[in-house]
Amino acid sequence: MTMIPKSHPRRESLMLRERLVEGFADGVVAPQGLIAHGRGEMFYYVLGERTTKEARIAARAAAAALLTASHPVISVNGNVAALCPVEVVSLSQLVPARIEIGLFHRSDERITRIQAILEGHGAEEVLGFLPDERIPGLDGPRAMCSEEGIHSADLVLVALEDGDRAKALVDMGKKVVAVDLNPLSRTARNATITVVDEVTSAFAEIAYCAEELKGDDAGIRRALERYDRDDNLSAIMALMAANLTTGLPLP
Ligand code: PTJ
Repeated sequence: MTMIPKSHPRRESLMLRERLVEGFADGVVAPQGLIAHGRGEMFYYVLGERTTKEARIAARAAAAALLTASHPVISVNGNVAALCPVEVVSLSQLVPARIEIGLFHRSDERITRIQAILEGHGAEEVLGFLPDERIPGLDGPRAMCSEEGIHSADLVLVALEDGDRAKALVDMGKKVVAVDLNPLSRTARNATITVVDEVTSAFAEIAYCAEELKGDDAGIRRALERYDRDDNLSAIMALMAANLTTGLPLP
């Protein structure tokens, strides 16, 4: 890993890059995952590299939806496994939710490596290696899923998606929670709840809210009532537009 000086003004962002590069070298992250991360970095930069009020509202609604789901599943890809395995496993234990690996650039080797990372951080059962079902309306390997995981889930949490899988899951009648820094993406606009934030921060915030909301039925109801996807995405786009117009303070 490249040594990033503690004093570097954008240290956190560079550390995330290092994790991804390391994940790529270890065969966890697809080469395309590095490009996808660059796109995310761009949106994050325009947001001021911080968790916005809108992201917190969405994360709270996401936590409420996870807690009220009867069979929630967290879908993990290469980038998510490299960036925030600790956060994924703690959220799955807290809700609780099952974990399933779902890859766009699918290979048994990458699935095995991702599974080892998640298990190394305490995940007890990771689905995805032996898919026995398909998501209708999707072509190719990304449609593969497991019957006891994504296929029968009533809610699926997806992060850094490739586009139309979120819509296909919604078309199956599932709730979809998406984490995506791009508020314009197909995923962001099709999901039931979209958290526009960097995935590591988003998972941590959802877990924090889930801890607070657990057992608090009124709080769960309020969190869901307070969230409106389209209003939330519009507010984030307005914030990005304002930042692009007036500029951001330099970090
Ligand atoms: O591991 P695999 O084989 O499943 O492949 C995963 C990638 C990421 C390559 C695949 O899903 C892909 O190509 O995704 P896309 O279509 O590039 O979409 C990724 C979305 O995630 C984009 O809208 C990015 O802006 C966003 N994004 C990238 N990095 C982050 C992010 N959102 C949140 N946090 C990030 N760190």
